[in-house]
Amino acid sequence: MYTTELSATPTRIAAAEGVEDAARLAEFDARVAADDFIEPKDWMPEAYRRTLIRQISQHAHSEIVGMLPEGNWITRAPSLRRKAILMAKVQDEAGHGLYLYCAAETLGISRDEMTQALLAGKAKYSTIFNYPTLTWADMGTIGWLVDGAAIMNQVPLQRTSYGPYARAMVRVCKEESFHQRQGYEAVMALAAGTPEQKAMAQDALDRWWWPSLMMFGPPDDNSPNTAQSMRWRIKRETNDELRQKFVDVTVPQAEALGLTIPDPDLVWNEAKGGYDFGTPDWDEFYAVVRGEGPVAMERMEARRKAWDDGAWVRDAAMEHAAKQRSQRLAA
Ligand code: FAQ
Repeated sequence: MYTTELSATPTRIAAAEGVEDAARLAEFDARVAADDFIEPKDWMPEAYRRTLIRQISQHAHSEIVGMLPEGNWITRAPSLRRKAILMAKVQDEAGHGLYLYCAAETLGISRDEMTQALLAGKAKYSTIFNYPTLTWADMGTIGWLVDGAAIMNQVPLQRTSYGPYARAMVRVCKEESFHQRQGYEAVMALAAGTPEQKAMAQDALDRWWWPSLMMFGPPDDNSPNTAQSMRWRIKRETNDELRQKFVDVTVPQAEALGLTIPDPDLVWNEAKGGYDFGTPDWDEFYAVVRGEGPVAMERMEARRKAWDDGAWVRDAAMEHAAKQRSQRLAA
C-alpha cells in the first residue's frame, strides 16, 4: 500500500511499493495461469505492458503495410469479380490495423507515437511485406500462404492473455480465413488453367514459400522473446510449433493443386506425424528484419507519404475538436 505517513522516508516508501508489487505480481501470475484475461485497468508488470505494445504495434503496422503489395494489383485484377474481392480484402486489412492500434492504445501509447516509431525505423513490421508482387498469381498466393500463415499464428492469439488483443483477434481471424480461401480459389483457377497460368502459379509458390515460413519468426532456440511471452501467455504456441503446423496443412493443399513445394528436403515423417522440411535462409530473414528487404525502401516511403499527405486531415480534426470544446465552454 502507498503510505502518506509524514515520517515515511523515500526508502520506506520504496520498500512498501516493493512489497505491494510482489503481491500484485503474484496475483497477476495467478490470473495468467488461470487463463483469466488481463484488462487495461488491471495492474500488470511493466515488461508485460512493453512486450504487448511491441507485438501489437508491430502486428498493426504489418496489417497496414500489408495493404501495399496487394493494393498494387487492384487496378490490374483480371475481372470485375476479382477486383471487387481484392478491394474488399485490402479494406479488411486496414480494419485489422485499426483494431490493433486501438488495442495497443489501451496500454497507454498513442497511435501517433506508434506511427512515429515505425517511420523512425524503431518499430518493425512483418518481413513478408518486403517482397514485390510481380504477377497476378502473387495475389492468390498471398491469400493462400500469407493469410494462411497469419491465421495459423492468430488463431492461438484469440486466447492471448491480454483481453483487448484477444478480442481483436476473433474478428480478424474470421476475415483472414475468408482471405485464405479466396486466395486458394484464385490459385486453383490458375493451376487448372493453361500451361502458362499453371507456370505462373508455380513461380509464385516458388517465390513466396520460404518468406511465408519466415513469418513465424526465428527458430525457438534463437527467439529472444518466446520463453517469456509463453510464460505470460501472450504467445500460446512457439514459432517452431506454428511453422510446423503450417507446413503440415499446406503441403496437401499444394498437392491438390498439382503444384510443387520448392523444398527438396520436404518429406513425411511417420514417427512424428508431420513433415520434415528444409531450413529457411535465416541470413536473408535477418537482413529483411534489418530493413534490407527487396522493396523495403518503397514500403517505408509509401508509409511516410501517407503520413505526410494526411497531416492536413489530422490538423483539421484537431482544429474542429478545439472549436467544439470552446463552444461547449462558452455555452
Ligand atoms: N518480421 O523473439 P522473436 C498478416 C522480430 S499479419 C519482422 O521470435 P516475438 C496479415 C521480432 O519482432 C503478419 N520481424 O519475437 C496480412 C523480434 O524483434 P524485436 C504479422 C520479426 O515477438 C496478410 C525479433 O525478430 N503478424 O500477415 C519477424 O516473440 C496478408 C526476435 O523474434 C503478427 O505480427 C517477422 N516475421 O515473435 C496482411 C502476429 N519475426 O521486436 C496483409 C503477431 C520475428 O524484439 C496481407 N506477432 N521478428 O526487436 C507475433 O506472433 C510475434 O511477434 C512473432 C515474433 C511470431 C511475429
